Amino acid sequence: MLRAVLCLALERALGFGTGEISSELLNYVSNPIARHTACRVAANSPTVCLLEGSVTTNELMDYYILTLPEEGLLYETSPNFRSFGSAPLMAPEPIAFYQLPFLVTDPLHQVVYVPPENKWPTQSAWTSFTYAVDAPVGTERAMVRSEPGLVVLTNPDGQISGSDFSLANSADGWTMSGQLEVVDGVPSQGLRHMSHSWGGLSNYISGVDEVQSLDFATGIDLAKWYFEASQGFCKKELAVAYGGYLRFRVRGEYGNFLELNDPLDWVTIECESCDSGQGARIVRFIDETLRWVGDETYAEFYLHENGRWSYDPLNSAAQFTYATSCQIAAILTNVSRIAILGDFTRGGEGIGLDDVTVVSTGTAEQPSYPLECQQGCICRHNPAMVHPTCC
Ligand SMILES: [Ca+2]
Ligand SMILES: [Ca+2]
Repeated sequence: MLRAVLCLALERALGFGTGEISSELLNYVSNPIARHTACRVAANSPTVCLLEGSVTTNELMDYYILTLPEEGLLYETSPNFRSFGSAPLMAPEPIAFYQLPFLVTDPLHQVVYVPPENKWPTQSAWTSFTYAVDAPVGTERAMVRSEPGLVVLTNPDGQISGSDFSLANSADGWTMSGQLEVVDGVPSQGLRHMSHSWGGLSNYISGVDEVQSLDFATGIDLAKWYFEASQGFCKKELAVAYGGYLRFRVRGEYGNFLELNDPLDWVTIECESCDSGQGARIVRFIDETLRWVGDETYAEFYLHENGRWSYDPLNSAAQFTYATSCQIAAILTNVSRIAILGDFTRGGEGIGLDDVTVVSTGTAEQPSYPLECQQGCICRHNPAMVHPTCC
């Protein structure tokens, strides 16, 4: 099992180990599918968002709004917009809670999101809502309702989660792991907030390795330290990051970057509830296509099967293999931990970190969450079941 982590709620919500989960897995609807998608929204800007269902028969589908965004308002498109593509984009009245599930009447299955008035976007998504599609399936042509699809209303740059550490004296919920708490009776400095600018870093966090627990045979750190992402990076909305990027600005403060640890697991993303509750982990190792020697870098990690993520077999006898699209997608749907390696060098080091973001692809590229992954994978513990968490 993966070790205890910061984001606890998700696997509890899924309730592994209970009778409920089996029936939930057994009854999973993999046809039709309400595809997870993202929509970029600027401040004070009503924005048209496209819902996209899929059914193997290519039949027409009915689209239903299942839940409303927690802030801001959701509307149907206006007759004006449907006919002429012109303003006002939205119908006079927002969709109300008592109308749920709400049948979308726009034949192009678009809706309009209006963000909360006079509020600036943050480093994270505004909010999200869910929808479902109904379609006739099978020889009986019985109407079947899909599982809920997620629509994430990102900030105008496509950000779903982010930390720029702009608040004074705040690490924005980030912590450090793998560091001994006490050095010669003195508490470790651990993670600090730096309220000044240094190159491209401005109001950033700094992690310092004060202890080297070296293996004297290899000279390699036995216990590496990591920056641990805050809870804001462990939420269901990260699902729509598939095809997008994890980015951060990083700079070595000191340390000998000619003497590096090995292997260098720069980014780790974990899902405790994945693989039928066994847990799953992907790691982007330093390799011949990715190096870092402590210089100021805006690092970018492609959240895609071509992003050279390694899938941890969680078995020391087995080899890492490259992660498949559905393994990556499943982990992004239930992220329980994101860690960024700080412990690059065999000796002590200080590392500055800033502007960490998870960004979805542009609206035109949506939905980028692979359809086949939302349809689910055969479960290892029971091949009669198909579910995305079994990917
Ligand atoms: Ca900053
Ligand atoms: Ca070190």
